[in-house]
Amino acid sequence: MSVVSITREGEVAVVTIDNPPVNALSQAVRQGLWDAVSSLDADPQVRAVVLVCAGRTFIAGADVTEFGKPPQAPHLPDLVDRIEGAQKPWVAAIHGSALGGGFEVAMGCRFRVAVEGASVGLPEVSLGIVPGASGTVRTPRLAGFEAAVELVTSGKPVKAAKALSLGLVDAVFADDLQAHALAYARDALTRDLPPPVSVRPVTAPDPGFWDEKRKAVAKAAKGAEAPLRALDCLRKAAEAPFAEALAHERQTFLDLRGSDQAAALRHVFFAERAAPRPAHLKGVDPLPLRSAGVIGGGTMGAGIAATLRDAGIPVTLIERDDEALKRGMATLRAIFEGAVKRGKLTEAQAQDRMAGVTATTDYAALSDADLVIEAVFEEIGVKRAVFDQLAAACRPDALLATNTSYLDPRLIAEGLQNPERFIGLHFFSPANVMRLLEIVPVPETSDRTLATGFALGRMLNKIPVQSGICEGFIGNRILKRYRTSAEALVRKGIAIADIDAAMRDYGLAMGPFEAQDLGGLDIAYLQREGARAAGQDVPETLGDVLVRAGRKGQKTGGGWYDYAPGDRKPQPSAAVADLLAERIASPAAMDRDAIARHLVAEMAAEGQAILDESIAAKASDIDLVEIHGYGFPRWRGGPMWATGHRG
Ligand code: 3H9
Repeated sequence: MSVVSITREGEVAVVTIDNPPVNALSQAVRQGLWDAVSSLDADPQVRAVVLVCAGRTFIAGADVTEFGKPPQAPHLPDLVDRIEGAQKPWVAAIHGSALGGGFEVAMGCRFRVAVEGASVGLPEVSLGIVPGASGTVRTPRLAGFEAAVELVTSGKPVKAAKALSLGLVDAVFADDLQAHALAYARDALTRDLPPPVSVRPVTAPDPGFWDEKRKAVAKAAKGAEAPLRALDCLRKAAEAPFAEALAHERQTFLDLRGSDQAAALRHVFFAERAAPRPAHLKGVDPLPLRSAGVIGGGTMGAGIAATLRDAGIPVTLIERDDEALKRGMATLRAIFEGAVKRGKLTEAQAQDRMAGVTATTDYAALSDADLVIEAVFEEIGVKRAVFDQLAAACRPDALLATNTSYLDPRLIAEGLQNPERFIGLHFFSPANVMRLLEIVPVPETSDRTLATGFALGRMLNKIPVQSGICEGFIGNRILKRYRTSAEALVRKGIAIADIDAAMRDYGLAMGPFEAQDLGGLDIAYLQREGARAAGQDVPETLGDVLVRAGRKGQKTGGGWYDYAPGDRKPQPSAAVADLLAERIASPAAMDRDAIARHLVAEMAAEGQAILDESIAAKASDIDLVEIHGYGFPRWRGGPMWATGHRG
């Protein structure tokens, strides 16, 4: 079967692209569309053309798998021009997503119609490139520069209704897209056609507009190159004729396609798509997940309950007494109310989220739950007692999960009946926002349980990564190495503020010390103290010295830095210098770039040890952990990719 086929509905031809999974514009699709224009132009019976896609979506863009190879004709910009120049008007009928090159093809058509629920967008910047087939030049001709800048530099798609209001599509239908598109095409033939998009005028904004946008885009890009280059292309589209702006865009696209940032972002793109479906679980059916319990309504438990509700799963929240339960429900409500304030949820949706939560202190309410996630205090005795109660209350096949971040899940599972249904599910705070989910099987965990953990990750729109058992699993183990290495630099006399600045320059939102001040130094301190009490040899850290002096971070008015009351701006601290004076060498200088390279190399070295011990299956999993759990800059590809550990 050809990937592009033509059928006839009277005087309207229907061109169908069928190139699973997402109708990407492979060479065969481009050629098929090219030939379709020729044959339909030559067919006197045909007066208009409707372009549709089979399967789950309209064209999702250029074929990303072709990006590493030399471009092959017909090239996409030529194809878009050819569709626009066709003698019969083309109508793009969009369902699912019209993204990147897919939306560019749609803009080459004389009309764009969409079904409700569809979205359109130009996500190229998230792959480290700019639109390469007129996206930056045609979009402002349809929607103006304000909307075009937002669409192109953020890479975020917009839903059909918004696209209609912006002028990106001409009509939106509730259902039966193809029939409506055919009717739309027939009706269009009775009227004067609008001009092709490329010849529509643009209204150039004044230069102040570009200065303002440049500042905003640079801030949001945090070191990524493509959004700023995309902005330059848009400016060119405002100030130069169509052909000149198009040539500039094409050149920028080709330059960036071969860049390190684009290669890193492609690596992340494919790693993210591979992670939720690990090869070793192929063919293993997950168990159904229709209802869940969460034990513990603290920050973590409430966040987990929220993410489950966001996925439509009914939740039973259990706490040890009514007071704690009340607090837990209040935390949960605050999460949804915050989402309403930020415009992420409507009031009605927030109410529906809360209506799906049963709050109780009675474990018997879990008798029919498919899954229960424990998120109580990190104390082995407390956790074991929870699992004893769960074993008595739940169905013998209910999945039982612990959200522990530091304890050994094997010890938590000890003595549990049917341990094959036990698993570690390590969420990251805030659990309803952070996408990383570490999945930690114990030796008894069955493949079915493991597959269900991954299925849960997919339902919750998380990035699930399997981790073996070691202290801190993948993420917190690397975090520990990173912090230890950063402290080692401080001991050598490198200024704390220089280390933080180096990591910010590298692309992290915060450096290691300011991040500790924000989160609190005491959590890791208590863990170290616990290990020391258990007889482990844990050397004193500089953080220990600060905590013992009462400096636990922002919440105590100071940690690695001082903070003026009510101000979160870190100020270098004379008190810290005094406290640590004996332990640190005289001031030394190190280039910021060298600091960042050193610390990332340390993270990668720990990652390599994690691979050697088979704690992680592949380097790309470690990159995903760092990007989605710890804010490592996506455009660097993760610490493994950035240091040449590929695979
Ligand atoms: C571009 O268009 C440049 C142009 O401006 C200029 C060119 C000259 N290519 O995400 P899913 C695969 S740049 C190849 O799980 P969903 C994906 O790897 C492109 N393959 O599905 C996976 O494979 P597998 C701009 C692709 O339903 C499978 O499809 N476009 C591509 O959750 C399913 O993917 C984008 O950046 C591709 N373009 O979401 C859009 N896209 O099954 C990227 C996907 O073997 N795509 N695959 O693991 C998406 O955002 C989502 O795939 C989409 C569907 C929303 C469409």
